[in-house]
Amino acid sequence: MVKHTATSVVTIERYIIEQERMYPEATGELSGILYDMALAGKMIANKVRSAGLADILGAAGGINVHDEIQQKLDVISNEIIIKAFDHGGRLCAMASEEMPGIIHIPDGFRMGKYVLLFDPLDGSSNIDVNVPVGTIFSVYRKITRGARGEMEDLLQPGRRQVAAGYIIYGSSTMMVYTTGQGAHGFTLDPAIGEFLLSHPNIQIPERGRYLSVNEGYEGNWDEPTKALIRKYRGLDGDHKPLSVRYVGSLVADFHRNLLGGGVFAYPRNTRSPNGKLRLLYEANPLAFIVEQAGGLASDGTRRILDIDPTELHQRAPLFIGSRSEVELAQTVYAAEPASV
Ligand code: AHM
Ligand code: MG
Repeated sequence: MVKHTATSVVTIERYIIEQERMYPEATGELSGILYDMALAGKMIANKVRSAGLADILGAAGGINVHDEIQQKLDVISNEIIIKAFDHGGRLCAMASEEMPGIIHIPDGFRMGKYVLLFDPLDGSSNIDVNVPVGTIFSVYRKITRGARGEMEDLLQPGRRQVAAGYIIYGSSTMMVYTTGQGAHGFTLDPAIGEFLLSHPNIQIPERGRYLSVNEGYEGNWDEPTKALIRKYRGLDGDHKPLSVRYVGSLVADFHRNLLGGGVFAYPRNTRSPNGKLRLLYEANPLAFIVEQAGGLASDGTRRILDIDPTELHQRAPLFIGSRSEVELAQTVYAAEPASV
């Protein structure tokens, strides 16, 4: 791998090519998927940036200046990703958090050997109040024999991911991805429209600074969960108290903890016995990234990446971030199993 100094300007495209050269047998298809995702991210960033203007630019009744019916941004983002990928010849199927079933490649287009799963705009309920949102994606190699991708190709355990990443639309737009060779971050320079390498080989601090959890659900947590959160806050035992930071937008909470150290927790509660976050679209891709950065992701007892999925939209409790904080969750649930 070419070593980049702090002053060298490296575009995402150049970085992906350099990583690909480490594998003489690589066909370039996976690299193509990553470029296409970077392009889709730039297009979504452009829409998100003008989100607050939608009402001003659109006429009453939801028709905008181009005579198009205004659509919600998560629907638009979903369309952008499908259109960026369905004709490229690199995928044989997709699945989106916004759609109920498998998304087949339209007839007439070439099929590739990969499948893509994505959450087009996570945290989109936050858009109206100008809070960061993000796109999350996950790529697997097809395992069935036919040309078309099947459900079996989409329902693979997270440890089989060949690439995963997210794009955060925050004060700047950033893309973080892994292909199993470390986790790397790129910041969009809006003046030239390029993602530039800004965070090579991200390492999450071993211990946390931040705790991200929705404490509004405390009344619905079981006893081990209440005990765990008390430990994180330094109210019980000798854990240094973590600072509570909860945006309520997973990509934003995860990204802060990845860079600064911390744990994001979405435990089971009596109203949502499996938590809220989706295994395939949210937990698995972020788990791949956090492990590449030296952290951990668990549902409290199992490694997230080892869970065998049974349905596209299944949920999983999630504890993700700095190694020692996630290990603490596993220790607490090992001593007293979850009872929700
Ligand atoms: P969404 O996929 O419908 O946007 O929901 C996922 C979001 C995450 O970004 C965030 O971590 C979580 O929901 C917050 O949930 P809650 O409001 O229950 O704390
Ligand atoms: Mg989501």
